[in-house]
Amino acid sequence: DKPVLALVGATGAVGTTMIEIIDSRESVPWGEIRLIASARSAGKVLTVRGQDITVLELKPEVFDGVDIAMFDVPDEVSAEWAPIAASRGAIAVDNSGAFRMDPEVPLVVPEVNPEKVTERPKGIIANPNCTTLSMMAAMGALHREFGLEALVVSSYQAASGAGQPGIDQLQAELSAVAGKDLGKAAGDVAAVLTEAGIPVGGDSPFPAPLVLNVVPWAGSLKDDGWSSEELKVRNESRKILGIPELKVSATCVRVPVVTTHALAIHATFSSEVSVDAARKVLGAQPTIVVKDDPAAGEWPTPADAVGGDPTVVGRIRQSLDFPNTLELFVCGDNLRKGAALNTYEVAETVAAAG
Ligand code: 11C
Repeated sequence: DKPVLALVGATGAVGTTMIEIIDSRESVPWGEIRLIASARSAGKVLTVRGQDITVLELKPEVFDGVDIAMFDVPDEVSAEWAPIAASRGAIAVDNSGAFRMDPEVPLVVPEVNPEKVTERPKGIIANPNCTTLSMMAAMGALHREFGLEALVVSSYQAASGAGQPGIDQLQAELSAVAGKDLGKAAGDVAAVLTEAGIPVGGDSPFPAPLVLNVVPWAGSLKDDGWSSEELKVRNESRKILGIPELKVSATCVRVPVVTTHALAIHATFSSEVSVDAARKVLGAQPTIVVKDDPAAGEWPTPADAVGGDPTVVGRIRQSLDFPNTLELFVCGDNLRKGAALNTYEVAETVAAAG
């Protein structure tokens, strides 16, 4: 019998992208696809691969008969419900932060550590944070060849990292400044937004205006001024790459882009790596597109990666003052490879492993 797949959080920003991904697959290994969401969205009818499917309310019994349940819901919902799905016999593939650092839960990126999908004593497999994930295919490939020792990363994160509310907020902010005298609006965006009745800080998904701005913050405040997002990049990179002592320092920044996270990466290896050697390794990785010809004006931008599966990598340079270090710029669609696509690829990997 073909395995039964469930999607929990079917109506959110990542859930919607997940359905697009399932629709775009040439073939799928699933016997049945079940859509699950909160009581608010239950009863909606969504079309998946040409079939109308009624969204079921999240309850323990909806997991009966499910083989693999993909979760695209907030941390607290996953924390409660992934173990319930597992207790009903499903393997939960969870995109939240609830289980990523649990030593009994593998954190999987199929290009890097697919073998880990079978080591799942709790019946739960975790999907990384979208910022970490956006660079893992590239870093995994380079690490395998050259031995990664340190990562210094600055992110340029899209509004949709904060889900549909993030997209809605940026849209509202853009509408409020559109047609305004930018000389004035750019000087006091907060005042323009407040005048238009758009929340700034407080009720906004972002702690400051995002339109016409750059906000050096994502996630919640942790010790010593670090954000949760920055600590996730450090901890998750170490776990996925299997380098517990990897030196990592991240600064996470939100930019007024709808979808696709970009990262400027300073990656140090155990010995000198030439740009040509790096290009060759990255070019051989099927899920990476190297776009790197500055003389021709070619480098990765979020617009190149959005809506697509591959990570786009460019601006590859050997550091002038840091031996053994490469500089790179990486763009990955945060809703696809950063979330839904990787979760789906993990589910496919589990199905293929039996
Ligand atoms: C953002 N990366 O862009 C975050 C969203 O750990 O799954 C995803 C948070 C997470 O805001």
